[in-house]
Amino acid sequence: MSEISSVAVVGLGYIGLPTAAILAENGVRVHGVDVSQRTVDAVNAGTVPFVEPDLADFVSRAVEKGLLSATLDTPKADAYIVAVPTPFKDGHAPDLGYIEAAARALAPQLSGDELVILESTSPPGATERMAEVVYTERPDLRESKVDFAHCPERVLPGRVMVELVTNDRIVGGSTPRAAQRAKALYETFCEGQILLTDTRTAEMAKLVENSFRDVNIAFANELSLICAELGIDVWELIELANHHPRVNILQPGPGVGGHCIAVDPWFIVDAAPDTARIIRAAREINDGKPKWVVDQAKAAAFDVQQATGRAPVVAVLGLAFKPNIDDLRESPALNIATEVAQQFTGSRILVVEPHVEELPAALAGRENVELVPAEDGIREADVVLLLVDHDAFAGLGAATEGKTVIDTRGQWR
Ligand code: SAJ
Repeated sequence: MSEISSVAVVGLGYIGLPTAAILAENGVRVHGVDVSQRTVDAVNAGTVPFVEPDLADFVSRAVEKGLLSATLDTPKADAYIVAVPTPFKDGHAPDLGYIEAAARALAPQLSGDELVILESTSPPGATERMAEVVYTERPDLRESKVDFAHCPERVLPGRVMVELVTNDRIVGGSTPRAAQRAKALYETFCEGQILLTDTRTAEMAKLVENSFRDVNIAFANELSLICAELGIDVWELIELANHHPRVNILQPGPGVGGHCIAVDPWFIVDAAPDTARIIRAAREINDGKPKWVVDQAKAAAFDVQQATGRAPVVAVLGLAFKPNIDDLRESPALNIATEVAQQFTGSRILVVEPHVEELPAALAGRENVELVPAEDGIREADVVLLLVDHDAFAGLGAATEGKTVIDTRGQWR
């Protein structure tokens, strides 16, 4: 049983708001804090500022029961959960500015026995840094019983309200007591195992999980380049090799997107630049893949132009960063589509993305670009560039007969 009855969740984004809602669902009094007035207003009205299955129901229930409210200012609470962004500074170094600002805002509210948890994905040492910011603001608390912990989230967008409950969690404490207190808080809603460690190990664990996936995707992407050079079908090759009982190669694609896997490994590279060689190489391989795909498209377009004497019509299928979602953040598909639109000025570019209603800003307003249904795009195109293996595209391979197809996902093989 947690001794904590009120929690302030700082940062009501993709992780903070679901965490606030699930705590409130389990009887904890939660104050949400955000720098955006729009977010604060939405939450106080019992609504959500972004789409995540079931989240709206949780938030409206919690607000109705009087267990969840939001403000711009950080209030007093028994515990704080900081879930703010950690973007890059120049050269892929993590920017801890939002974490430091959150620490400075909560420091004046502390009495001396609170629990302060960092949930943001962070480089090793960030929780210690957050504590240092608090103590710099409040030197009187240096000998107090304020506890600090790091508890990274590992939920998959689209399944957040389920995985918050079912996933195992890693809790790193600044002391064993801090870890125990944080564990008791997460036990109010988490049914998975809660594994205790120190803050640096917990920070590193999250980065390592996403780097593991990045490195393995890079292996598949490197194979796709090697196979193109050697005239081998990489999809068949991987399928065959994966019959080995201890081999499980992931799938190549047009690059790695999203706001986690393409970002987190850089935090390790930044922390150990001379040693993190495979992790850096993986990032470079995955980041290099979109340019390779654009070059393939250019070569295909050149061939069509030579054969027909006119600029080819190009259909680009998919903009999202992975299948069956509408999330375009850090999407290699969107970057490729934008490059193609910029470089193929004489061509009509027919963009297909069934999960969006209008062209995103990067493509909107370009004269040569239109958003069209998949069937129309394929019918009119000379070159079909498949970038995302949305289920909606699965049966369309046959319609591409006689066209030049660049299938970066192997969906139509
Ligand atoms: N991808 C490939 N080939 C593959 C698998 C994925 O090219 O075989 C690409 C996808 O198309 C996409 C990117 O990788 O562009 C990332 O997609 P993903 O499904 O692997 O992961 P995310 O970014 O949606 O979520 C990850 C998850 N981490 C791990 O699986 C280790 C999730 O559990 C984390 O909570 C999330 O990052 C996060 O927030 O850190």
